Amino acid sequence: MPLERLTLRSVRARPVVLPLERPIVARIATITRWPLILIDLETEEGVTGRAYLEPYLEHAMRYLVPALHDLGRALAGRRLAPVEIYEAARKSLHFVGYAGQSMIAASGLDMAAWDALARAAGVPLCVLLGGSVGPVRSYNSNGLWLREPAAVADEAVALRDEGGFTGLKLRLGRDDARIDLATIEAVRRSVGEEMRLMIDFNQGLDMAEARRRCHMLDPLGLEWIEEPVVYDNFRGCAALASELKTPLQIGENFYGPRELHAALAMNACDLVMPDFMRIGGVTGWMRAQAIAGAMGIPISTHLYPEVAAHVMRVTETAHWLEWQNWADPILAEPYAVAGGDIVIPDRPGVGMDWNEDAVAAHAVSL
Ligand code: SMN
Ligand code: MG
Repeated sequence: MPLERLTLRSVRARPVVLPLERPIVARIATITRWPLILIDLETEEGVTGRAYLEPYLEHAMRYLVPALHDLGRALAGRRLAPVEIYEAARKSLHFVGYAGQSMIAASGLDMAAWDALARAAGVPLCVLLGGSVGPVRSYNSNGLWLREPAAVADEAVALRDEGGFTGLKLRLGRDDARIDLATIEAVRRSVGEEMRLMIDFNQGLDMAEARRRCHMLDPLGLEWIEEPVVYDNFRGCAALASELKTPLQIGENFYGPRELHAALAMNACDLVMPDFMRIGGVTGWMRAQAIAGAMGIPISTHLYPEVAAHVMRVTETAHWLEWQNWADPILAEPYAVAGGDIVIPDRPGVGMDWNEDAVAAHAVSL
């Protein structure tokens, strides 16, 4: 199909809520039900682009679903050039705010637009972007929340064995730092010395506590320490990064590539891990990865493993893909992991279609 004639016709956004097999228990939140917004971008030519958003909070869908429908109406009739759609969506919401919900809605639309373009081209998204289908190293981030050390250690073995993973992420930030330490030690014993262990404080500490706890963990050979303090405290992050030998990781809360650039310009971290709904979808990722690449900073993905797999194939300093397959119940053919690598399906686009029976079973009204 001639790609230059592809035209956006409409956008449909449907809210669903899925049960979480392993509820999220983090320092700053407990989440037992996982909301998703399923986006279908229809074109005049009959090609449908698909993407989902994971907005964490069920009530956030009350603002995001109408925003996506509004964007669809505003952009109907436009040529489906994803970068131009992205810019138009961003500009249409600029006056209410560049970040937050505006960016999340534009990111969802962007991912669906790229999927539509790659489907129309008849190639996987990674191929359209100039790469090839192949493996992407992944770590299992599906669990290891704030539970008893022995339970976390047992779960680590189960998570490793879900796909031969060579990396696992633990959440830390219990009131008693000694139990955090005991948890890492228990996991080490259960999964062995070779396993790469990432840890995530989910922004839960103040600077004084972050210093105390990060220095305590520094000798352990961790792969990274993530978000010890509130994400936009770049100055504080820069101080921690310079004091620690363990790489400091931030980025899941960056809104847009310019925020990533600001953080790196301040040496706020050693590693970055943008999230697709905040960095600006595929378009935002490609801009962000170019900045990280130019500065020699390893870049990992946050959530959205399906889109993540494709863009990592064309990312200069690709580091780790975060495997969190919480959308699996509504996918017609969920992605697989083998030998610790995500397997990109040889299908056009991102390769996601909805299991409509499951969507109906999990649909919610707002
Ligand atoms: C995270 C992801 C999803 C929900 C809560 C917390 C976490 C991560 O920060 O990095 O995976
Ligand atoms: Mg995190």
